[in-house]
Amino acid sequence: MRAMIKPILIHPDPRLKKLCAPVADLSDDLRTLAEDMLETMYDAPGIGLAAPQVGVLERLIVMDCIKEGEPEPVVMFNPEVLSSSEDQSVYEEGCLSIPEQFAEVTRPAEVRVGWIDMDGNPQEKDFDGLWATCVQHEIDHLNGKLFIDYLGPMKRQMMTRKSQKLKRELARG
Ligand code: K1U
Ligand code: ZN
Repeated sequence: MRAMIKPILIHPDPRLKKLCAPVADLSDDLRTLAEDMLETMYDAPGIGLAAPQVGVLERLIVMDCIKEGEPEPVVMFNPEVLSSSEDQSVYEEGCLSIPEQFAEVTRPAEVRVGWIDMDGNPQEKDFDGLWATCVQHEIDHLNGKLFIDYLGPMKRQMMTRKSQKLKRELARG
């Protein structure tokens, strides 16, 4: 069956603040959700997407940080940061749940991540550059954390108000 594009939740939404549950059994429904999330991410367009952004409170993320050439889709169930570099990197992040707004966030420049792949096999890999930023941003979503939570209260409130306004406008159509 063809993958489906899902609606992406816009901040503020209580589902974006929840701690997501680990995936216990890798069912065909979860594999289908992963395919739908990839389709939704490419359509947006974005470089990552986490299950709570489509209203599913389970530990699943998808990513593809390749800007040109062959796509490199990655699906991670129960992703975990195993270790982080002392080295930090600053990147101007965006979020599909906070459209049209960007802010600099500082995070570890390199991370080692463990996860379960689509076939149910455990994987471990080191990420750097945009992949490292993106995987940390997506894992944060699974813990109910948004990139604006790294900012000061004034900036966070301003971005939340803008997002709330946009959300109302989108709802009115
Ligand atoms: O999780 C998300 O909301 C997706 C988000 C991921 C992300 C972006 C930047 C830094 C860290 C994590 C996005 O994909 S926002 C859109 C975006 O960055 C983009 C869109 C089109 C082309 C390139 C980038
Ligand atoms: Zn995001």
